[in-house]
This record gives sequence, structure tokens and C-alpha cells, in this order.
Amino acid sequence: MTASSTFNTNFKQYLASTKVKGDAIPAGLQELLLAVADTCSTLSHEVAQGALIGLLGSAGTGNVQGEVQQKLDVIANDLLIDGVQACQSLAGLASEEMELPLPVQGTGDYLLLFDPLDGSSNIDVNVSIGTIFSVLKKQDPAAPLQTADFLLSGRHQVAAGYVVYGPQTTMALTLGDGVVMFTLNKVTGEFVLIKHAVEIAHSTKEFAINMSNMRHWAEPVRRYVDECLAGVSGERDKDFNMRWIASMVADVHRVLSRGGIFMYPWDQREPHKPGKLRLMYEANPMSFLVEQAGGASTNGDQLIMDMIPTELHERVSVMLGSKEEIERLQRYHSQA
Ligand code: AHM
Ligand code: MG
Repeated sequence: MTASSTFNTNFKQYLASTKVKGDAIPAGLQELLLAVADTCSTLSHEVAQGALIGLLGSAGTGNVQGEVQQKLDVIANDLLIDGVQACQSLAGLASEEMELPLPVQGTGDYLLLFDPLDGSSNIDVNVSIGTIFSVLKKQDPAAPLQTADFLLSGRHQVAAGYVVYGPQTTMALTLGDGVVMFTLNKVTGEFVLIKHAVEIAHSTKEFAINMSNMRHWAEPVRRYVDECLAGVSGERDKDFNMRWIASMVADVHRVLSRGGIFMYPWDQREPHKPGKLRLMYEANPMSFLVEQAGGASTNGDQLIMDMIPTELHERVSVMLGSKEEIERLQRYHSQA
């Protein structure tokens, strides 16, 4: 089957021709982002083969966070390392799946962070999963790489994005000047520009949260969700819809595509843990995208992008999406 397409800018052309706040994208950043996109294109192909190439199931290992790794978690991590290691512009990388950062041979000063395969619980049931990435700049390019080099707030990100492996493989990217989306042409292996200036509507009637944890949430989150559930007969005076894919990438992709909010808040099952999701690999890149699309992102008390990380694998409570809803959640937290 052939289809004519009006979309004719591939990722390489986009990077070469785009100005970010008036400036061309540095060649080193282009090199790194192209390497990430190429690897995700390969990964998309692998994901689609699933059982045919023995990709499903547990790897029988655990990661630094004590979580069981799926085979694809390990494969995606290895592919990404192999895919970017030769980038001259890269000084080091850090992954949700590795305890320590990895220095690389490059002479440049970019740092790459990633969650290689987000939504691991969905791999074996053929539901959308993804890769999330974030790029920082090393503050002292000459010094040997240390974990502390990565501990910068989300405001220091020079690029962030995700690739969602769903019915289509789509990449969302921000370079700090809006959000763009590309879809993978599986015939050519190229990502092709499909959307400019992605915007999240300020108000919404849709929320996403794992409702099975309701009894464990803090009061402000419970209040917010209770009011959504009350619909037209309650405080909010409108009916809400709910979605929960359990892959942050897919849930955030829906928020960027049609608005809504996504929450994975603190809960009292493990009170010492600020949340389930990781600040550096999940919350920061998604918050950068959401803010750049006109939305907002908070942990309840402060904007996630303003948080100063104290450790690489730090966890955080996450609420992000349509601005009016996030402001409401912040209000409920400050009143509690
Ligand atoms: P992962 O990075 O190990 O896949 O974990 C993160 C995922 C998110 O994508 C998703 O929002 C959340 O975990 C789902 O958690 P739950 O299964 O508790 O609903
Ligand atoms: Mg994840």
C-alpha cells in the first residue's frame, strides 16, 4: 500500500534547519540527538518483533532500584549505550537501569540521561511503551566525570524528549523553544516531522492516575480525584473521564496530544519514598516538555523543574498537564 504524505522534513533536516531562540542547534547536540533517534528507530523494530526474537519476559536480574528487569529493559539500555557512545559531543551518560554514570570517550560536554524502556510492565501484554531522554551540559568540561555533574535542576536541560512505541512510533522533543513531534517512517527508518508548536489546553476533563492506590494517597490528591469523580453534581460542575495506561510515556503523550493531567503522587505505602517515578529520567524530561507545551508540572509543593536533585536515582511525586488543574492541585496542597 502506498500513501501520499505532506510531511517531508526528516529529523536530520529539522535539526540542521531549526533555530532555537534565534540560534542554530549546536552541531554536537545535533550529533547526539540523531544518535538517540537512530537507536530508538532500531529499538522500535526490535519491540515490534517481541516473542519472535525472544524479547519477552524477565531478564532474571534486578536494577539499582531493586526492580525486576525485563529482557527488553536490558536490551534497550545496551542499545542506547552502543548507539551514543561514539558521539564526540558526549561526556557521559546515566541510565535508570545503571547504578553509576558511564563516562564516554567524547571530547564534548553533553550529558545524556535516559529511561531506556519506560512502562516495563506493559512489554509482555503488547501495550505502548517508550524511551525517555534528557540532555544536560557538564558544568566543568575539563574535570573527570562524577555523579555530581548530573545533579542539576530540570531548568538546566538543553533538550528532552521521549519516543513512544505504540501503533505509531512517535518522538516528542523540546529544545527549550516549544515542542515538536516526529513519527517514524518504518520503511526508511527516519523520523519525520508531523507537528509544530504542540500545546496543552489549559483546562481539561480528563485525568490519569492509578486508582487502585486511592486509599494510600495524601489528602489533597484524594480531594482532587474525589471532586473529579463527583462530576456535574459536585464541586467541579463537569464530568471527568479517566485513563491509565501505566506507561508514563503513553500517558504523557496523550496529555500532549489532547490535554488532561497525569499523576503518580506520593503515597503512604512507602512513606519515606517521595514517589515512584524518577526525577532525572522521567519527571524532569516530561516536565520540560509539558512546560514547553504550555502546561505545568509539580510535586505538590514546588515546580518539578525547580527541584535541585540530591541523588541520581531520586524519586519524586509527579502531577503534570493542563495548567488550571495543576494550579488547583497546588492550591489543595498549600491548603492542606
Ligand atoms: P518503569 O520505568 O520501571 O517502567 O516504571 C515507571 C512506570 C511508568 O511508566 C508508569 O506511569 C508507572 O510506572 C506505572 O506504575 P503502576 O504499575 O504502579 O501503575
Ligand atoms: Mg520509567
